[in-house]
Amino acid sequence: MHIDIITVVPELLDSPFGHSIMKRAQEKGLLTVACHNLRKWAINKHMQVDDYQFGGGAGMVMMPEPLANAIDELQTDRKYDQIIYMTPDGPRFNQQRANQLSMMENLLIICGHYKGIDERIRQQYVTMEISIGDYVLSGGELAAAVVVDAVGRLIPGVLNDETSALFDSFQDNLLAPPVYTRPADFRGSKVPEILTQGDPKKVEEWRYEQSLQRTRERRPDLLDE
Ligand code: 6GU
Repeated sequence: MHIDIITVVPELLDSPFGHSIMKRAQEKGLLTVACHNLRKWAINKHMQVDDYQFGGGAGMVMMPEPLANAIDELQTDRKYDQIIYMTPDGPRFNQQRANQLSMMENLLIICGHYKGIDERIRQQYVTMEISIGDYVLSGGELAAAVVVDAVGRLIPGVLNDETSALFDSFQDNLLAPPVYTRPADFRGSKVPEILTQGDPKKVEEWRYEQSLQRTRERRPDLLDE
């Protein structure tokens, strides 16, 4: 999978993909992420990419020309499956959307800043909008990093048995069960016996029960879906 990201603060995306599973995905050649500074397509020598909003009101809006020129140029190299705009007023991101995006070949992600991007770019270019939750971030970059991480780890071959996504929280609309490692007795608090007795079938049943119970207690909304 290839992911292009358009941003006015590329520095914010320097680190998130350089470690752990995202790093391995790129080393294995399963994922490439390229960040593009929108100022490269600025309309004048002041590197301007934003302007006051028509109708008045506080806050700048990202201008249509730099974005359109950036997208047009990037589109000469590849055909995008989705052009995604990161915005708090988009539909909320979830595991199902991550699964869906993990099957795509080429994604373009636009990070908004200030008051957002000119509406005409949303109408003419954007094919999918994503919010990562009901709170406002100063820009779309951290949200884009969240999406790239959630999607990237699902690309076939990125995870091995040890990190398998099959048992992740949300993969079947259930939260993950509790997990334990050594020591079996930590300051008097013991690991549930089922897990140390070595009966895989019983362990599986226990984990499923725990998942159900956790989901009922913490996220009953998931069970309604
Ligand atoms: Cl995608 N962008 C911004 N700026 N804030 C957010 C968000 C995105 N998702 C939740 N809050």
